Amino acid sequence: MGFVNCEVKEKIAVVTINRPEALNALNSQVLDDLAAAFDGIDTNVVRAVVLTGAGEKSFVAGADIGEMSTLSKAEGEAFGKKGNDIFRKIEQFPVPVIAAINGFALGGGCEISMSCDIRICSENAMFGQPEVGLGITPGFGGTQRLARLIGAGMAKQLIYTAKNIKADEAYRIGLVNAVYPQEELLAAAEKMANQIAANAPIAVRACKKAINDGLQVNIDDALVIEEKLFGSCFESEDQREGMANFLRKKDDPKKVKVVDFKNA
Ligand code: CO8
Repeated sequence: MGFVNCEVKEKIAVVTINRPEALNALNSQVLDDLAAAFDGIDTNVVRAVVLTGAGEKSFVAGADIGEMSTLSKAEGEAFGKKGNDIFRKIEQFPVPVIAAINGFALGGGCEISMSCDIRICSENAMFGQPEVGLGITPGFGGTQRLARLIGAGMAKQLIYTAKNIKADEAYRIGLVNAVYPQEELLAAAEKMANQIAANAPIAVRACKKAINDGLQVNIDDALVIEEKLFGSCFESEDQREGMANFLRKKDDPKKVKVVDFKNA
């Protein structure tokens, strides 16, 4: 598919933004291809997704500056909405999405990584919101998600100064969960995706929904969201089998087995 490849490897999918000649910058076509790639993933089969960029230099170097340079006010708003809609699709994708950030994650690149559930990066990764240096605001969710992820004070510093930060600083401020040598990054992301995929998929999805939806409301309403999703797990085969397996193990340790959760 055009600028985005999607490879399914048993229970995980690896989605690669493939426009290395422009450091994987997001133009309208890349955004459309990205939406189509996520729409095409069968979440009855795939239980976790890895999102990365082609090449060894860049994850995504931002929205396409050439395409944006001539936009009118209305077109700017429409372009912002286009990006926001696809990033929201990723954020609300039923199964977890891990960003494997293999280089520059600037502007829209930092923003797309923040719409993923988990971020890990390579040692050469570089993060930043350089928009105010270009005369615009972060327009693909950066003003909102960065503050929610790392706190308003640090988000404001990064956005107002437009200064880029390296992988170790991104790790220190909690923007990424781990840093790997470039050549180990994708394997580490796939390993984590497979660890997620080995767990009960209905429960994993419910956790994602509980965390995401709960963060948008007050704690009382958030706990009700959790209770409902917790309760819904008791209608699943996975809950019955997962708990029965634990009880069998207690009876007789030799009866231990790896549960093959079935999405049911
Ligand atoms: N858009 C378009 N093309 C890009 C972009 C980009 N964001 N980034 C890199 N490229 C292209 C370059 O033009 C160059 O193309 P060519 O070979 O045809 O000249 C190619 O990629 C390689 O780039 P460089 O030669 O510049 O590579 P360097 O290693 O010298 O530098 C950098 C790498 C530092 C990443 C540099 O390319 C750079 O500064 N890029 C721009 C980074 C940036 O400012 N990103 C933020 C963009 S704004 C944004 O993302 C806003 C999101 C919200 C939009 C809301 C819409 C309303």
